[in-house]
Amino acid sequence: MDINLEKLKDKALESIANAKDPKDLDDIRVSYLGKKGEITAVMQRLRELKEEERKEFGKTVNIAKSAIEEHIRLKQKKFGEKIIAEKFKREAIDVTLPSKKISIGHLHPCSIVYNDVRDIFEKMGYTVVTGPEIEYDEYNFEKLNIEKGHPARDEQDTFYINDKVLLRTQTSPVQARVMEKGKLPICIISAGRVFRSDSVDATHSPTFHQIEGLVVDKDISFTDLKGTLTTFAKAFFGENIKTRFRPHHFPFTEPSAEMDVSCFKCGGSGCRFCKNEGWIEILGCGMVNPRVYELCGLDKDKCQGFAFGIGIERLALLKYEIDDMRLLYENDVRFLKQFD
Ligand code: 2NM
Repeated sequence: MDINLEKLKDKALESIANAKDPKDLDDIRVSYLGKKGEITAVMQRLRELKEEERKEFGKTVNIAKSAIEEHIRLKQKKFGEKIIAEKFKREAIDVTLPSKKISIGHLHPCSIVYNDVRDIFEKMGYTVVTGPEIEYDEYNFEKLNIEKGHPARDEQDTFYINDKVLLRTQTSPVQARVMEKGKLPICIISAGRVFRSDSVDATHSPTFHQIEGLVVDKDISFTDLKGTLTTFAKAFFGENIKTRFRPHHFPFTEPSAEMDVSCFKCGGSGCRFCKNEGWIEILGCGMVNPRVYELCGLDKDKCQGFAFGIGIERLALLKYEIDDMRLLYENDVRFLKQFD
């Protein structure tokens, strides 16, 4: 037979090797092994040969056919792998990319400040106590050494419900209730909403929030107060601030003081933020007045202690450099979302 099978096979293998894509490869397969393919044609012509020759040549054709089939199979496999590799590359996911932030809402700046202050005191061993916002005059004033006609009653313009009941002007009535139970030691903070008949401006609101602390035991001194409140101030504003205590007056403490922190903006040299003072007032404090122990049923000769009061809103204004308290109450999301 005038067929160069070797050449035909080589030609087939070469075109298989050069196939561009699966479609191309399939066309090649059809052109050799299909019904009208070149190898098929050779096989059909085997009939023309004599028995002896047919056996011999048939073997060679089968070998050539198998070789072509095998090369097609390998090439198909290669294409398959290439397609998968490309798909993986195309659909690759970088699991190290940061995820998209989904906003599920967030805490109000006052809540952030409250949580921070509470955490600091809880770590020092304080327990949080709460009490009613509607209080008796007796707890809000009388038991705290603020009797009728006391100027502090005018300073804290009070919302009265009747002559005995009012909206608490401070959270200290909660502490009067704890002292009244008579169990020492006391190491508490009372937190919550208070009310004063003030007009709204950049630094005042008829309702705001306080955290007040009270420690009562034997042998508690002014040094304990200074150490505790300085520890708090450093934890809240940063380790490098300083504190100072200025004499002040509160009816429920004696002696009383206001605590300033060195300006955390200018470091104390004086700037617009601290109005060139170098110091910023952050809380009131003092040693509990023995009169208060008596009024709350404790033995004034058997206990010593200190107390302090912090305004949450004031602290938030300072910490976040907000110049108007009204921003904290208006709930404008453009303002609030800065705290997300
Ligand atoms: C302040 C400042 C100083 C205070 C006193 C008491 C109590 F109940 F022990 F008498 N509670 N809180 C206190 C003392 C509050 O706020 C500016």
